[in-house]
Amino acid sequence: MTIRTAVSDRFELITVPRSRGVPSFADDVARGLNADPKQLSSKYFYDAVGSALFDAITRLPEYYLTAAEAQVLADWGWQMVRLLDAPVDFLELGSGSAIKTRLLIGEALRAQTQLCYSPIDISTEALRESSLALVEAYPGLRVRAYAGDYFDVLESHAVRLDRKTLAMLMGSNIGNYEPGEGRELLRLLGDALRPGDGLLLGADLKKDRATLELAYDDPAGVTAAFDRNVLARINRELNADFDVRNFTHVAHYDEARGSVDSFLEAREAAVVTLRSLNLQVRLAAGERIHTESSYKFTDDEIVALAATGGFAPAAAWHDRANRFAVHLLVRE
Ligand code: AVJ
Repeated sequence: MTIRTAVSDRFELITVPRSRGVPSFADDVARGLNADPKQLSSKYFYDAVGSALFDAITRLPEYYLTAAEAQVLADWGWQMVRLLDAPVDFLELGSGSAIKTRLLIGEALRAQTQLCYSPIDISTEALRESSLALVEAYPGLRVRAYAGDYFDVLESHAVRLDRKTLAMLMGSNIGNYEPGEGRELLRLLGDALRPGDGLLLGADLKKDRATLELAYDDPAGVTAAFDRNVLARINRELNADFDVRNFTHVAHYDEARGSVDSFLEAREAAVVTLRSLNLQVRLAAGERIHTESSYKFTDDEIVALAATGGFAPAAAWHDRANRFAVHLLVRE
């Protein structure tokens, strides 16, 4: 059950509803704050304020990931779109950062005259805005956008791929999934694609603790504000009374798991009331809420992860400082 809207002659929006049994924001928050240790899913960072803060993060010098990936695409994008025989269409998980997606779209439209770009994104507004700008900028481009959760959209079989497809999961977004979830996502993506289709997987590489922890705890405090915004969002949407200033942002690289974990740590003991949930939560002084895992990879780990979706390695590129990797994998 999907809803199709032809926004313009080159932009179609397909809305995929949540599948039954998938917890809502309210359910997830209630479960996470009742858990021990407490946790909140990083997917809830991205309301309008959180998305704007993330955008600011991508421009911080300490958060090298975005610039490193953009450099790989600027240097090697021409090769990425030509390694699968043209013509190809694009399927992107995420509506893409304007600059990076445009780089690849621009390269593809140099190799072929027509391109269909299919982004999947939870935010209908982000999709509408970026898609309208893209069809405006590229006369050879059609956009078929899917509004919904990646898992729901891929499981719904609503994704229609007419030609050979190059799928994209960029920005180290794969790093925000726990290993089991990441493998499940790649399995679903592998199922949606056909043999010979490709996957561009952008992932942050393992490196020294100091660089990683600084990237997730910048001195200007933008990442701290991004992390704390999830509490402000809970206050706004679930009628809660978190004293946001009582929480310190902590970023810690757990080398054994290969994850930079973000936490909100209560300075003083607190009692929080979430009126919409009819819930009271107690936090001890120093107690932490886990808010994000950002896994880091070796090239071999990226290849092994992709193998679970039926993908074989075809090529890989690093930025010039070897901080970030983009792999091209081919569905077998
Ligand atoms: C780009 C969404 C994967 O984990 O690096 C940035 C989000 N969190 N700073 C990441 C993020 C804190 C991010 N993703």
